[in-house]
Amino acid sequence: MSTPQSLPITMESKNDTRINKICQDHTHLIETLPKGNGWMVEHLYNYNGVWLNSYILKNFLLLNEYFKSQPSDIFLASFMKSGTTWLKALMFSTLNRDQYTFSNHHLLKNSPQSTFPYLDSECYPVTDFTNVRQPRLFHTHYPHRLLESFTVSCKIVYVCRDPKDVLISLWHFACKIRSKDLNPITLDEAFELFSQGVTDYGPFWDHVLSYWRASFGSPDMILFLKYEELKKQPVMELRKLAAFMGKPFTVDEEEKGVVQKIVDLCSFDNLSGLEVNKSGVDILGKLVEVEKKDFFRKGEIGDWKNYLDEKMAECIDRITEEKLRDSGLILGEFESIGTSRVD
Ligand code: PAP
Repeated sequence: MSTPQSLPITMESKNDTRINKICQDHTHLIETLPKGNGWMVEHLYNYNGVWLNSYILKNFLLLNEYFKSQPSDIFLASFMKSGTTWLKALMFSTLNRDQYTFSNHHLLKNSPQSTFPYLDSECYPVTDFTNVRQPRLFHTHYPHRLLESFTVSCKIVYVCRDPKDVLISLWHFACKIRSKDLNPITLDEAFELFSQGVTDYGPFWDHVLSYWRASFGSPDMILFLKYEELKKQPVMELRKLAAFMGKPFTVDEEEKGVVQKIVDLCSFDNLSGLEVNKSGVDILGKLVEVEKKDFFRKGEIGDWKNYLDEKMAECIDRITEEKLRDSGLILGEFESIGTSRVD
């Protein structure tokens, strides 16, 4: 496994002096930014209030120069460890349900990660997405303010999760892919960094609020989902997702049980048990190799209870309370189903 700290310049881009010049300027810019401790690599950099590793930041700056969004593009946006793998499977299989039978489905032989690109690490402008099937699907972890700086009028599906479960999931993941040149990251260190907002794409709370607030202004353009609600009522949430993406389930499909079949195909138990997700690696963009099994750990609500003591949990809850006060957004288990939005 490797976690490159700098942007790999490919043969194509080596020949492009303009890109090289831009990359050099970006390197100089990054050197001037405030630094914090990283989870997977040594340092994170604070760019306009968002903590990013240098590779993801450089890629963002390149996306701003080169990426051309199309109105039909659909973005899956999320903070890390909030349900991306699951949503990738659900979005891909829902949009392409005319293409595959359930007994010979693409997802039985291909990992959810491979179904559509993780844009943040695609190393623009080397990757070309012009011939991708419409609508183009992209996954990003950038907060809304950064995403909207290089996209225009695209639909966004956002998924969020209880921050305590995000913290534990992220810590486990970081332990797996953290650069071997660095000391392991302890749970206490991870907790401190998370509470201070110093995580890739953090602070967590600003991230969630950025999409939550944007979804108020454009509810037709941003679908705001919660991991916990997906777990508790997957069929209902999937119907919402399909309609939002412009492909609602028909009466005939409902009668044939297609919604439940997609839910079952994409369930944690099914996907994590497939050979294709148990061995081998996924290369996220051009950034890092991750063992496929590391995208599937427990897939549960409330696993934080096995790791955080009372004081730690209270601290995260207090920050969540303070940050989300007056927003109408409630995160975590204590929310009752059907009250996502307090208008
Ligand atoms: P990413 O940020 O690296 O893309 P992401 O897929 O968002 O990761 O989150 C991984 C979490 O989703 C893991 O949670 P855990 O560590 O608490 O177990 C993973 O197990 C969980 N997950 C993966 N696939 C599914 C699924 N089909 N259903 C429910 N949870 C899932």
